[in-house]
Amino acid sequence: MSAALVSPPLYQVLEAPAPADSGLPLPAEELKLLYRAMLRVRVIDGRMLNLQRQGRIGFYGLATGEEAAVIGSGHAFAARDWIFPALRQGGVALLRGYPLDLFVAQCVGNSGDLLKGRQMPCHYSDRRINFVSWSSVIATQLPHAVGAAMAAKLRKDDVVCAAYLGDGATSAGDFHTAMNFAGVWRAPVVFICQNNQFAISVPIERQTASAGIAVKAQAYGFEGVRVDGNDVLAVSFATRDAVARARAGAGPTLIEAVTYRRGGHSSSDDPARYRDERVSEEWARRDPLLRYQRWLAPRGLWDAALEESIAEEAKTQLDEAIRKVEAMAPVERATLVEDVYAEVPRQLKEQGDGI
Ligand SMILES: Cc1ncc(C[n+]2csc(CCOP(=O)(O)OP(=O)(O)O)c2C)c(N)n1
Repeated sequence: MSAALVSPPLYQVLEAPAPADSGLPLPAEELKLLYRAMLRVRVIDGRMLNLQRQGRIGFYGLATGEEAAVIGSGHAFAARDWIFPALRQGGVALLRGYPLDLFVAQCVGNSGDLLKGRQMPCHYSDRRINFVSWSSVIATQLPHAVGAAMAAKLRKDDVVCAAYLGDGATSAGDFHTAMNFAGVWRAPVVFICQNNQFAISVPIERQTASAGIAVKAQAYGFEGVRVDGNDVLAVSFATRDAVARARAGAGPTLIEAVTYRRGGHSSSDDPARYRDERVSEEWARRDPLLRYQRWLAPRGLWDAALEESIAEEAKTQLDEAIRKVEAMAPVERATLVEDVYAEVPRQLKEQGDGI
């Protein structure tokens, strides 16, 4: 029997010893921006979950504990690049300038929602930020991302696509289709797998027999990188390298960001029923925000006052967005058939009573 492939080593930056003469690895403002964006996601997620518990939105998927994977990767793409997210990448949309009121309206699904209430919450989409709604059906966004990347390549557009997925998505046929096509055609795409170790109740050990996720890229003929997903700088640098390779015509990369889903799968799940929550407590000690604070503080880039001001600002902006969106009317019934038919069929017109 042949030996199993070995996982690439885990890439880390935050606690790795830095050369004595090294300066900041990124401009101070960018280092602070990464922190601000992560904390903003943490604050927004907490408040959105409360809205769900109060019955004001139907569902929510948190990124709590995964903010470094979301923001570190999202920050590596240019405005002209296209993002194909999964459930937990709303923070990437915000980072790209998606307004908070549209973010909230998408979750509420009323007349303020660009998608006219047709999607579940957390399915943000806005062509102005090149951000494409996922479909809820796990992994379908991956061939879409590869197709868009191939289209860009054929048109000689200087565009890279981000294809986000969870560990569970690697068991779907669409993962194979996308990875194979991307490898054969050297598509300018970066697959970013947030391996949060659970697909609802299925743990990673039951998801795959291979040594992690990154190693799978070898079989498709391109590089897989395994990165500490709670280390925002490691995620950021690994993604920047992958984006640069894709832009230079060197083809795709699969990044496995090893992290942990701290909460339930969504607002409709109780993880205590199927996993040992003492493990979750251990991961709370490896919190991506705390780890990054510990790196920023001695460099004069973080203190408690900054923390307070970012959190306060995020809360105030979100409260204002919620107030504005909740005052909006429901979607008009006629929108049910808008953009669907060139001519609304007679039976729908009759059922719609005035559509
Ligand atoms: C094709 C398909 N199968 C099953 C489901 C039900 N489902 C919704 S989310 C989910 C788990 C996804 O896990 P993962 O890809 O690891 O992402 P995570 O939610 O953990 O970020 C499943 C099985 C689905 N939506 N689509």
